[in-house]
Amino acid sequence: MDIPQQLIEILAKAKSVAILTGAGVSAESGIATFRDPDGLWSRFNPAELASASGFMSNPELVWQWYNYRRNIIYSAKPNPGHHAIAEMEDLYHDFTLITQNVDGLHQTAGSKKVYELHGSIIQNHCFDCNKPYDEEIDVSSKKLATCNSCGGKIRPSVVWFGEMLPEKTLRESERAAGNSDVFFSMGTSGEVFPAAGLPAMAKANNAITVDINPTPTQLSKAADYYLPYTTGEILPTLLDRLKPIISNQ
Ligand code: BV8
Ligand code: ZN
Repeated sequence: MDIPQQLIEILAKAKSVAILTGAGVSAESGIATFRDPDGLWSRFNPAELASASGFMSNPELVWQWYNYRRNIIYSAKPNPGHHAIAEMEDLYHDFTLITQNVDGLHQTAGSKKVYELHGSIIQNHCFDCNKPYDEEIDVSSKKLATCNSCGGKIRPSVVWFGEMLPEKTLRESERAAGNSDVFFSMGTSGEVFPAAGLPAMAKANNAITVDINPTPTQLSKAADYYLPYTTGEILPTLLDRLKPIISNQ
């Protein structure tokens, strides 16, 4: 695998590093991505399933779809890419991990500061009164859980299409992008906004941008460095090259 030495040296000198991850980073943990040929959107229609209108018109279908995904996620383990990202956090004084993923695997791998731009599939709340729902979810049940204070329908605490991203999380992520010396995008098709706008925001503030994806995307073309590999294969190698230089500084 070819990682330009110049990039390693830039990373060794960097003070602020930010990373935006997408579903591709969890692919090697056995979790389907959205837009790969065998991805979720090839089998399900996003507007129907990942939107409030879809939930309102067919709550049981959406609830079952999220339970199907939770079932896979609950038994998934972080992969070497997640662990390498968690290790990178300790190399830098100012490090921000921004994820579009809702599976919680970055936290399981040990990443401490994680901005979940699209929420979390592990948490749930009431669709009607927004009250958090902390009861255990039976992922095998087809029946919708209901809110114990207003009787409303329970929904996963993810951000659906057409819904606002968590305000503070987005603002902090934009600040980190604007402040970074190096901004990575990893495992993302760069198709969903405003998350996909973060690399350009970093570049506009003179960050060096790096995209890691086995398949080139718009982000790969716009990046200063494009590494055409999976995160699980390239990140441990990148760390092996970087750590000795950083520790000798
Ligand atoms: C919003 C639900 C205000 C959670 C998801 C401009 C500005 C603002 C909004 C918009 C805009 N233009 C359009 C919009 C509307 C919309 C949008 O972006 N639509 C797109 C499709 C055009 N955005 C919104 O609605 C957002 N809300 O902005 O509110 C507003 C509202 C209305 C109108 C204007 C403004 C809400 C966005 C969040 C939507 N929720 N999911 C869930 O169920 O999981 S989106 C869904 O896509 C997931 O959250 C996922 O994280 C996200 C992005 O996908 P990726 O992570 O990139 O995954 P993908 O499969 O696409 O790609 C995987 C990549 O990995 C591939 O490239 C593959 O090659 C690579 N890969 C594979 N294996 C590996 C790998 N890479 C590395 N290693 C590997 N091993
Ligand atoms: Zn309620």
